[in-house]
Amino acid sequence: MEIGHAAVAITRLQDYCPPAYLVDSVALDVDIRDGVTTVTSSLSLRRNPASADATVMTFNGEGLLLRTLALDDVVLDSDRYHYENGLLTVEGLPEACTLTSVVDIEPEKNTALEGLYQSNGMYCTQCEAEGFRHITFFPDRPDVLARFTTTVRADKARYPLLLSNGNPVAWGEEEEGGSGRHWVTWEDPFPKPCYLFALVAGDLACLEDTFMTVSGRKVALRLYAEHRDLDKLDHAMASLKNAMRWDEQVYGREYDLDIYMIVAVSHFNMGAMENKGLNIFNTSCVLAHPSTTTDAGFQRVESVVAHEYFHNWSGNRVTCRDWFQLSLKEGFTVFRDQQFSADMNSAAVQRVENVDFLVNHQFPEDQGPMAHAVRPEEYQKIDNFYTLTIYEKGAEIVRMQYHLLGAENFRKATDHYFEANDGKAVTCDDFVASMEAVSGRDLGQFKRWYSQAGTPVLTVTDEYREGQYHLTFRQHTPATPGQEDKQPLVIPIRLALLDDQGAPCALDANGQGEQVIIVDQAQETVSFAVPEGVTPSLLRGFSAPVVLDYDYTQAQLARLLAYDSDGYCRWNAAQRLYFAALDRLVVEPGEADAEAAALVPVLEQVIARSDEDPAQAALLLTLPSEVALGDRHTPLNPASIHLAHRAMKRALGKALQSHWLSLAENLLATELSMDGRAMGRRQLRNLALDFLAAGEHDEAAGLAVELFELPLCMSEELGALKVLVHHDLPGADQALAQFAERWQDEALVMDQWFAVQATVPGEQTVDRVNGLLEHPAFDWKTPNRVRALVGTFTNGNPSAFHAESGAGYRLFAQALSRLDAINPQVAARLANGAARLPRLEPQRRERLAEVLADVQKNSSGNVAEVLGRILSS
Ligand code: B3K
Ligand code: ZN
Repeated sequence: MEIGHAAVAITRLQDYCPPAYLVDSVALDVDIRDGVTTVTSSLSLRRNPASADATVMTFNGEGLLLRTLALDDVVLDSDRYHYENGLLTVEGLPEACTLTSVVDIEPEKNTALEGLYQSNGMYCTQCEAEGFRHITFFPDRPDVLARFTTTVRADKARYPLLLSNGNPVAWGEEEEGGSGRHWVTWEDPFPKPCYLFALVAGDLACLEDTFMTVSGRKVALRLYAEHRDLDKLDHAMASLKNAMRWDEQVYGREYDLDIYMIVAVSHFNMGAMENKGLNIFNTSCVLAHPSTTTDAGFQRVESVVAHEYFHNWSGNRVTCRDWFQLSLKEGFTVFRDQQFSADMNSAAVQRVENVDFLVNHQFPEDQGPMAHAVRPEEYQKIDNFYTLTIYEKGAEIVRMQYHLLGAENFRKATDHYFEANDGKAVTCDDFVASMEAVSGRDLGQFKRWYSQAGTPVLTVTDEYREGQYHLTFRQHTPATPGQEDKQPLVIPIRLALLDDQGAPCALDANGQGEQVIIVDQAQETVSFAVPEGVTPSLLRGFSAPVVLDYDYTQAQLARLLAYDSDGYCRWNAAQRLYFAALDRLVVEPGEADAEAAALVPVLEQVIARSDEDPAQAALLLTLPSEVALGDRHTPLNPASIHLAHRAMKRALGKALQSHWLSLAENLLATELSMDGRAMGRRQLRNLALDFLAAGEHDEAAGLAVELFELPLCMSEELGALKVLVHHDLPGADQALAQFAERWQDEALVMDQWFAVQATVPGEQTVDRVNGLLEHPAFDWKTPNRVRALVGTFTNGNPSAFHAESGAGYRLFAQALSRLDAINPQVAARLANGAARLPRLEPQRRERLAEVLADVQKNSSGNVAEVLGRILSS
């Protein structure tokens, strides 16, 4: 198939073949000079006994200028090999040999940020998934594990720091007459796939500490950033040490090298990368200081630092056989980082935040044109498959196994998994096999969760008959692109039945108030001997990633919200109450005050209890987003969704005015604390201020300005700025100017400045964003900046993006084309913002389809794949 001018190659799981040759070791010499970097690589090759292929071997290589190729030190004639379309094929290889290549690359011109590139004057790498082929020739696939020795050479004054994976084993100055150049050789004793290779050359500041492992080995911890950011590394260091200790205690996993390094980089396509011993991080996921970083930012740093650290075992020591198995490392590692964050913070709040993210972002993905299985069958560009389905749904699948086995057996199973597969490249089946081996359970049907795309809908009905309460569960997974027929899944349902006082009824003879029902048929009924009139508390803890369809009454939801001991069920009850009211307003506008009035008594209860856990109260009091509301209405008219949402917020702002005011005033802190409770209070306070402004209260502007003028930390400052700007309060423009003036030299803070403006609701924001694209601080080559402006506009501002005039779509399309020429990976991710196209009302749908078809004509393979799926749905 031909899309645009890019021939699209499809990679299929069923075509997997082991490599013809293995690489036992690789010696790299990376000679960095202005404009050109020369990479010499010597691969020790050995025929793979597991492969039937003959003596021909292919090596990946993209955009490499090949200078020489030698086999066992003899330069090869050009008829022994050919290099085209990203593949170097060498014929007539002996059983064992050394292949040496010398290539030139141009990292300075690399704006795709894949392979070796430059960021603010330093050199760094990103190799997952297929970046290593932009550095040198190699079988760039995760099942080829080699021992790496890497020598990095560069000018000493400008690049005093030369890093790679493992431990430094030799270093020195280059002779050639005081050239000012130096070199360092690093050796990584652990065989690894090339996607875990990393290299850094730069002039960086270092925060150093040590960690004593459980067996008494001392590990040097080194966090590197630009000199100006040295004071922003303490939180990452504390998080790293907590993660190292936690993984020893909870999973029995000890760190295995003498050094663990993290380098902060301003130009990065994603959050961070788990390269062996040398993580490379987007500055946004490692730098944190109360004056420049929000509380959410602090939590993100903690979880991403932990996530990358946990990969050392779940990903690096045990890696993936092929990229179809990506969730083997990502789903498992997300589950591990979620457990860690739950242990470090409020577990109930963490769970709700994880579920909120899943249902509001992964569910739509799984229900739209991009739906794919956690272990997909095929892909065009693997970079497009670093999705919420692989990560977040993958984590839920691991979580279900955790609960099916219980904590103790799960730990035995992960021990089994790590021990049986250490140093190997394995599959999701191997993971489940360890679960089965330890528990004796047959997880055959359970594994459908890996292969079946789409969100299952679990419909629950109940009746009271013959003195018993009967619950009937029906499951159905709607068809997804390329997967029409769905089979029943194994769905664990944790439940309780609350009596009219909200207390859990005894469900069995032992008086247990909670049970787990495992549904694995299309339809099943279970019965309980409980009194009439119970309220079912279903899917407690969000025990399975399904859409729960049960016809709750308003009174039942109020009861769950008030009394349920399960944090998820309380939150879900609140969401259902909001959605029911908002849905009615979408259809019948004008009733907002009545809808709000009906909610007041239940919300007053939440507010009255808010001091117990302010963060949880904030979650309960947060309305579902406009995007989430829109996802419930097909055909989607974002303008009417916006009106309903705004009316509801305004009505709640007014109806609970005195509460918002007292929360906004009483939660004001006098000194800065970064503990969970203080963060929760700030979150609740910002929310109260936002409602106060939505209800047009006279004091809103004054309170916001006051907070903005004298904030204790960035969460306060940004919270106040957002309220001023989003509600267009007096002082908004001045605050924006002041903020930019104050933070012009802090890139991550300026990202927030762009994002606040890009998310002002309403069509007029299109012009504003067009203006900001011309702002001197806007830069197409910095992914964080592009995401802050264009990404938040597209994904977080539906009333502007879907402006009736089509101006938002034109902005989006122009941005996509422009970005695609610079950085196809980031452009493709942005393109996902159009995934709701098939659900749009006809006029908008046509407009959007038209501009996207234009973009697609000249797009890269990455963008073409995403737009192809969206446009053909
Ligand atoms: N493993 C990396 C993701 C790499 C994405 C490449 N396009 C970060 C992580 O999940 O830990
Ligand atoms: Zn990961």
